[in-house]
Amino acid sequence: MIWNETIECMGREDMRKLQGIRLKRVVEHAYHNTPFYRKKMQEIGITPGDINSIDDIVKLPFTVKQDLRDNYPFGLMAVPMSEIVRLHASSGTTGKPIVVGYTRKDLSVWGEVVARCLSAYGLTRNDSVQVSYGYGLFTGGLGLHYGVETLGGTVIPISSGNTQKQIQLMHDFGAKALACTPSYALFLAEAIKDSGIKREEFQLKTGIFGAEPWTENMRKELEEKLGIKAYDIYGLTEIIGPGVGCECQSQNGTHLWEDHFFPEIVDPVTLEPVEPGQPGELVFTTLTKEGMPMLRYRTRDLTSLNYEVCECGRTAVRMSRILGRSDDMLIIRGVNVFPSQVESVILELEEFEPHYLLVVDRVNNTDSLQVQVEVRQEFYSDEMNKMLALKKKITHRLQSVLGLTPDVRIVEPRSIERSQGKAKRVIDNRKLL
Ligand code: ADP
Ligand code: K
Ligand code: ZN
Repeated sequence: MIWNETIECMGREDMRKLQGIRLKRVVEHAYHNTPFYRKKMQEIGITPGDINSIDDIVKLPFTVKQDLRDNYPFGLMAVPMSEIVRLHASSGTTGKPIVVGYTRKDLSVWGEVVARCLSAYGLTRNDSVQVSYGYGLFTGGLGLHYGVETLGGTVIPISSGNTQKQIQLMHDFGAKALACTPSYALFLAEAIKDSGIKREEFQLKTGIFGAEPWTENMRKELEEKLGIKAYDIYGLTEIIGPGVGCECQSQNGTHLWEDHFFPEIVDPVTLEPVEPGQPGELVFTTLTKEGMPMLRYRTRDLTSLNYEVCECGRTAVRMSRILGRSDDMLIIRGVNVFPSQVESVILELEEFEPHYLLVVDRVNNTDSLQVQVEVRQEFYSDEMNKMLALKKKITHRLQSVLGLTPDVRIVEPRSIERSQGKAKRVIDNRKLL
């Protein structure tokens, strides 16, 4: 069940030694082959000679998303383009996309880390995995694809969309696992119900969900609706794609593959490392990447790290569920709100479907937050007072969790647009003002 036991269960001291050796190597590589990194290091007066153990990582400068944009498309490649065998780009909706390049060895590392994840979920070469993440420039589809092949399982490369066919093939091919965003999984669950095919006729046992934040309550919902165990997979294009880390069968934190991707948590304001276990911004350094190494890349994802040995026997550090990206945090009348907080409340209340949309606006210089949420069919009623009572109930609950009073709009079942990839949960009209 453990794909690479030597690494995944390595003692802390040995792991730090390995990380130190690899850090030195990747810093030398970046310094000598990427003018961008050389210049940044020269500016603060350090050279690769200053990096001798993993503790020295704090001497390195940070890298941010804007650096990738400024060096678009290939400015951060640390090898000649003849060595790059694959490009991917992030779906970023604003500005230029982020482009990343992989050498053959980078792709084999990627395959290995995803295979570790699949094993951690309990999958083997006897299992088939329906990959319903989008294929193409997005890392989701192809990332999972080669991971399943590395594991030796059977990949069903259906990509996202075409929901009816997804369900038919999932049924006919007997997929054991489904890999997609949690929001698409919800959509599929609804469609399976509509299809009239009995749940027992599917072989589905395992969900491989990630690429967007999801809550513990959403896990329960998906596990119940699909009759599966739902596991987290985490990753980002800049670091490699999905498979930077994953949950194990203990479902108690996302193990990060820290022999390849060294994680730190820093205070997003001061950029100082936080006390162990405290929350902050996740920062990664790729320890083995050849094509496009990332030194202290600021993910903007907010989480915390736990170095205790896991029940599963793995020593690999675990991160807690991602609260959200700092970019996703809404500031409404001075109060910080994450969409995941709203999700958590909606899923707690049985009267509502887990589909919601936040609409933020500014009227007369005051921010407003509207929460649109679907009522479940069974609770839907034409009687005004019933709907008002429901509205009161959810408003009250949101108020106590968020610390502000949103304007809740209860909408008919199935009226909020379903997502086949990453869900869009927020419309912020203030940005247009
Ligand atoms: P984009 O930046 O265009 O969305 P990516 O696919 O690279 O492109 O997105 C990576 C981001 O997606 C991560 O930084 C994180 O914010 C989010 N993400 C990925 N996996 C998870 C997960 N399992 N839980 C929460 N957020 C996730
Ligand atoms: K992703
Ligand atoms: Zn574990």
